[in-house]
Amino acid sequence: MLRIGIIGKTNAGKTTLFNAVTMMNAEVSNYPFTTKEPNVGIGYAKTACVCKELGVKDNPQNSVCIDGWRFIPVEIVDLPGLIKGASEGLGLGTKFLSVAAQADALLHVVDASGSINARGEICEPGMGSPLADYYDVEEELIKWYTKNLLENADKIKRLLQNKSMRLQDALYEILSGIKVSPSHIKEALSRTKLDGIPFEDWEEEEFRSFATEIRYLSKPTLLVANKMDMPVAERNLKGLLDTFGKSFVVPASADVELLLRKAERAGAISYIPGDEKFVVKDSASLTPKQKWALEYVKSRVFDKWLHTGVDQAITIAVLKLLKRNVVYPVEDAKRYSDRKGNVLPDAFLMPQGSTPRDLAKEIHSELYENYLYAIDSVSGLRLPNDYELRDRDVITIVTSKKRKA
Ligand SMILES: Nc1nc2c(ncn2[C@@H]2O[C@H](COP(=O)(O)OP(=O)(O)O)[C@@H](O)[C@H]2O)c(=O)[nH]1
Ligand SMILES: [Mg+2]
Repeated sequence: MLRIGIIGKTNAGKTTLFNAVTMMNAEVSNYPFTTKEPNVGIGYAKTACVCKELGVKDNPQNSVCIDGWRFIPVEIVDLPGLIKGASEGLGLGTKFLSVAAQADALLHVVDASGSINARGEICEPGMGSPLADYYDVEEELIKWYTKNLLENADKIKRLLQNKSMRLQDALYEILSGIKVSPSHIKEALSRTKLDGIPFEDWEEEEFRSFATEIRYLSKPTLLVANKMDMPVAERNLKGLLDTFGKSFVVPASADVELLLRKAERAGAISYIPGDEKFVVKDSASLTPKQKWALEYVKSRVFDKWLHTGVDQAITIAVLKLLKRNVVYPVEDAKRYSDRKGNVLPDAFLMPQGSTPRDLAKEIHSELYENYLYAIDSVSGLRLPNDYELRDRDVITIVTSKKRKA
C-alpha cells in the first residue's frame, strides 16, 4: 500500500490532519490493519467511481464507495514535529526522519496563519513565518540524507573497488531501503553532473547536492498551507504561492475537516470528505455554539476556498505526484463482479506504464503465474500484451487455469 508521510513543525496541524483523514477507518470493516502504532492510520484517495457510468450498484471490498465517489486506502504516517537539529538526533529527529524516508510521498504541513514561532511554539497569529518554517524542516531532511550518504561513503567506495560496481548500482545498494529507485539515482547524478566526477573526489558539497536531488526525486511532496480558516493566513498563502506556484501548494484547514467529519459522524450534517458543501440535517437540534461553528466553517472555508483542502492534498499526492491510475479488476467481465458476485469489488492504484500483467501480479501470484491475456471488460475487447493501463479501466484477467474456489 502507498504510504504518505506528514511532516512539518510542531503545532502546524499534522496530528489534526492525520485525525481527520483517518476517521473513516471504522467504516472499512474488512480492511486488515492494526493500530499497533498510534501514528499510522488509513486515509483515502478520492476518485469518481466507474459505477455511475456503468450504471451498476457496486459492493466495494478493498475500498469504499460513497455516492459515486470511490475512496481507495493509503497508509498515513503522522510524524512528530521536526525541530532544528533533528538531523543530528535532537528530539528523536533521526528516528522520525528515517520514518519519513520510508514514505512514498510527503505532505509538508505549514501553519499558514503564522500562529507558531520558529521553534513551533504557539504565538500571536501572523507573527510566524510559514515560508521560514518550510525551509527549516526541509533543511533537516536534506541534512539527514546527506549525513546518511557521508556515513556510507566508505561502504560505497568498497563496493566500487572490490566488486567493481558502477556508481549508480553502489548508490542503489545504500539507498534502496529508503524507497529510492535506480531511476531516481540516475536522474540525480545527471542533474548534479556528478556522473562525470569520480566518487572519491566528492566533497561534502557534492554529497549535499546529490542528497538534495534524491530527497525531491524520491519523495514527491505537497506543501499544505494549513489553518486557512484564519483571515491572517491569506497574506502568507499569497507569499507561498508566489514562491512555489499553484501546483505545489494546497490551501487547507485540517481543524475544519476534523470538525465536519465529527459532525457527520454525530448525524448533525451530511458531508462527504472532500466535498464542496455540507448540509445541516436538523438545524433545530443544534446548540448555538454548534450553529456558530458551522457558520464559521461555511463563511471562512467553503465560501472562500471551496473545500477544506485536506482530502485534496492526499488525492493529489496519490494520483498526480505518484502518478497512479485507478484500475478495477473484475473476474466476471459481463457483471463487473468477482466470483462471489461483488460488483466492482476492488480498485487498485497502478503506477503509470503498468500493464495488465502488472495488475495480475498485484492481485495474486497465482493469477500472475497463469496469466494468459486481459480483456477490457467494458468493450469486451482483448487487450494487447503491452497495453498500458489507463485511469478508470475495468479489466478481466484470463488465466490458463480456473482459480480454486
Ligand atoms: N484555526 C485552525 N487551527 C488549527 C488547524 N489545524 C490545526 N489547528 C490547531 O493547531 C494546534 C496544533 O495542532 P496539531 O495537530 O496538534 O499540530 P502538530 O503538532 O503539527 O501535530 C491545535 O490547537 C489545533 O487545533 C486549522 O486548520 N485551523
Ligand atoms: Mg502532532
